[in-house]
Amino acid sequence: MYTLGEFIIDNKKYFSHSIESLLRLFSAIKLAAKAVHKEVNKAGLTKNIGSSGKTNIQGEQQQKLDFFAHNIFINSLKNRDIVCGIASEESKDFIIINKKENIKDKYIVLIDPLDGSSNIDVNVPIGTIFSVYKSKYNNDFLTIDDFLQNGSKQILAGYIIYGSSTILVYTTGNGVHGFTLDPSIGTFYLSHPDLMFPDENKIYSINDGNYIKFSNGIKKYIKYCQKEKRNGGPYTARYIGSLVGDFHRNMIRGGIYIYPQTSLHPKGKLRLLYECNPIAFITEQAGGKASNGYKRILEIEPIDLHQRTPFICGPMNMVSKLENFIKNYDE
Ligand code: AHM
Ligand code: MG
Repeated sequence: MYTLGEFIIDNKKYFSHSIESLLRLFSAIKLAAKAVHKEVNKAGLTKNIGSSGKTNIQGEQQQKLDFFAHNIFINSLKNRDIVCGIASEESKDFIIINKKENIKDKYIVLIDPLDGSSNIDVNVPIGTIFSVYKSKYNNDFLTIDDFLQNGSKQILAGYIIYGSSTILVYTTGNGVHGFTLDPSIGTFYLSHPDLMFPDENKIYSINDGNYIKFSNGIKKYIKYCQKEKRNGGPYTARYIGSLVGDFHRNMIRGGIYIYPQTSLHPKGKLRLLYECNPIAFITEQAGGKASNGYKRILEIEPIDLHQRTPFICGPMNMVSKLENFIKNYDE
């Protein structure tokens, strides 16, 4: 059995930054993931389910576990002396760690501590998504520009899915690898090496309750997916409303995830920096494509910490097909 730590050390030649830093970062991420796993697993027994009664910067209801996960990840990352700044979905502004210390050679982490948290109360998979950069100018102090880097600059991205098992999936630009937590001893073991989208892809994932709010291109693509007798039959629809859960299934089983702009969310719903960029990095490393319909997600220049974007990710051929529909019917 191959642990995450051993795997990182054995693959250090593929990582162009300090391996000690990567190990320390993962030490923080693993610890926080295990604490969240434990809390999520017993959520029905504790008073930790339901809304906290507060809303976040985007005006959305925060769940009690959103808070818990945010605090656990922030504290764990803070204590490693390797992270100089953190931005979280649950916090309006970025957080500076150790203001007085030099930030050179330290890392910026952007995180959605508990994505899909509206699913907590009904026992559906939820996840943590993380994205890591070096500071932009390697200056002596942090500015917003350190956080507003385009996704192609990520040096590490990943997610933890709290599902039927807890799995940590990551990439540093050398393929995508998944590690399953053995909760009895608290160790992540390699279970999904070199994840790639399969050759045959037949799933489409979109909240089609929003159908009347979609553009023509998206509507036509949904009809294309549903058409009989093409390539052996129609695609199958799978959507649980949890990005990490929907994406993880689609990467393993073969499918496209779509959260387009709607009249309700004219800029899309998902957040570029801590949801779409890390999933896009993983998508590309798994042989797929991630786009806003017109442009590669990883090339979008961010202007705001919490900015949203339409998001399409999945196997190359499916995403390109949808981009063609958008080009032909929406432009
Ligand atoms: P959240 O960050 O508030 O949890 O929202 C993000 C989630 C994604 O996980 C999921 O794909 C999407 O919102 C579902 O949205 P909808 O319920 O509109 O389909
Ligand atoms: Mg989220």
